[in-house]
Amino acid sequence: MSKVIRNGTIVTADRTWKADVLVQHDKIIAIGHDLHADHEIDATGCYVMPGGIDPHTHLEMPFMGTYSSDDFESGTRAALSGGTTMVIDFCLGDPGGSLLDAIKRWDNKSTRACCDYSFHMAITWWGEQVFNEMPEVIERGITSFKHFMAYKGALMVNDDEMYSSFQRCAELGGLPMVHAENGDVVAQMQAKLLAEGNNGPEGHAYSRPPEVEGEATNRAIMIADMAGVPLYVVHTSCEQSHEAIRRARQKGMRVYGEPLIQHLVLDEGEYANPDWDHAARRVMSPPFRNKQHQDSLWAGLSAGSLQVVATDHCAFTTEQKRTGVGDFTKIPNGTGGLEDRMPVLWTYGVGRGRLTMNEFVAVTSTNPAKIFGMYPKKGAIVEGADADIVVWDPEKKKTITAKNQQSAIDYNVFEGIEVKGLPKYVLSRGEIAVDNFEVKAKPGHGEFVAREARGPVSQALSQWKEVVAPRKVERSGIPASGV
Ligand code: DUC
Ligand code: ZN
Ligand code: ZN
Ligand code: ZN
Repeated sequence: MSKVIRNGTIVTADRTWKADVLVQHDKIIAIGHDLHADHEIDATGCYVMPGGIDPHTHLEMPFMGTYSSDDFESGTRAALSGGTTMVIDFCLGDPGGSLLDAIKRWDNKSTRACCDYSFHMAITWWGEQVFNEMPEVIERGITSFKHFMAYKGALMVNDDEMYSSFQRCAELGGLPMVHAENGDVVAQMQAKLLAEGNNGPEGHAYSRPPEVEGEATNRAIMIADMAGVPLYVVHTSCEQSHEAIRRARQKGMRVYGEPLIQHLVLDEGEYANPDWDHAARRVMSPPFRNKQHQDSLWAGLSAGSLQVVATDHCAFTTEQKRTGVGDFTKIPNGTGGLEDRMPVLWTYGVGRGRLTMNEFVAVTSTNPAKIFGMYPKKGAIVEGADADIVVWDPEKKKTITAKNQQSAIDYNVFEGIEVKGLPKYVLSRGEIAVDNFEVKAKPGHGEFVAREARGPVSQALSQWKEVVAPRKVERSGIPASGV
């Protein structure tokens, strides 16, 4: 079955032009004019863009005594409804456990995915077994490794473990990633706040100030430099972290930063809401910041010092959040965002002149495809690419509300926000998953995407050593030349 997307304007990360797109089965096979097919999709007045890629989700993940509530079916349906055609989820093993066993669990969980997906592997401990299993993980197409520098006593790794893992990544061409927050400092701040009677959700934000994130980002960057490996910093939320990334890039390191759509548009004022449920529903790590930090993140996206906008989609119901009544450290950390990332970023970014349309495509699709080793199969409108395509209607409006969402939870952190710009049609490997704004996603359609390992290692200028013979040192005080 072939399809042609007609009369639209194609927008990619590097250009904008008018042409039709011909899709045969699951691939784009031609771009041009006078193309014919069995089925026509009318894109008049719309932009035709590569489907969004969200490289940061936690679907049905065991965390903080419960499981995140969107599974691969509801999570990927939510993704498609908002124009995202691929997610990369974090495969999380138990500390002390086998990485390969964790992959089996994630394989089983993902069978009903509606869109394509891949996994990152979390490194939650270090030992000979992890060292020995990493090559097979990479052979399976899981080429990025996440390290939690926070969640002390649970997922956190120390510098010793992180440096060992980074060196192994350097050897194997893997890309290390970090959740950068100083978990030791967070634990002390949490204990102090609780001892002083600050047990409400606002205590969560007080216990994780920007300095906690800036310190950890700096530390991870320096450790990556010493290991000679690139680094991807997830959920960059503040200027301190962004500053460290900018500096490292200026020195020649391949360091990538990923703001979340939540941090770009929602601020710390949300935690001051007197309604406990309202504030607790927005508890995530790192927490929302103030306007200055938001401005820094927007600037980084347009200047290129930050490369990706993701969601960290980790959805918990109000009931799950309420396990933290009386102790904010027990509120499951996480918010949703999968179905709102693209429309909200378009509205606040393109709509307000902060991002060009091409930059929008870069940060939502093309950059993650390149960074994570799947370009141009994903993230591109070119012949031979997967037909993951969004037909975007820039005039269509809606008010975000939990009542109409695909996500399984009972609220939405973007409730009441009006967006302008929505996906009219979404193709997932050639199948119509959104048809004239109606979600038609098919559970089980999604396939695992094996990704390629990265090429060169990365070192800052500080690590580039001059190759010179060691100088001979004269110690006698008598000049060697005898002058
Ligand atoms: N932060 C969250 O808020 N949830 C999931 C994991 C994380 O790092
Ligand atoms: Zn056909
Ligand atoms: Zn994280
Ligand atoms: Zn996360």
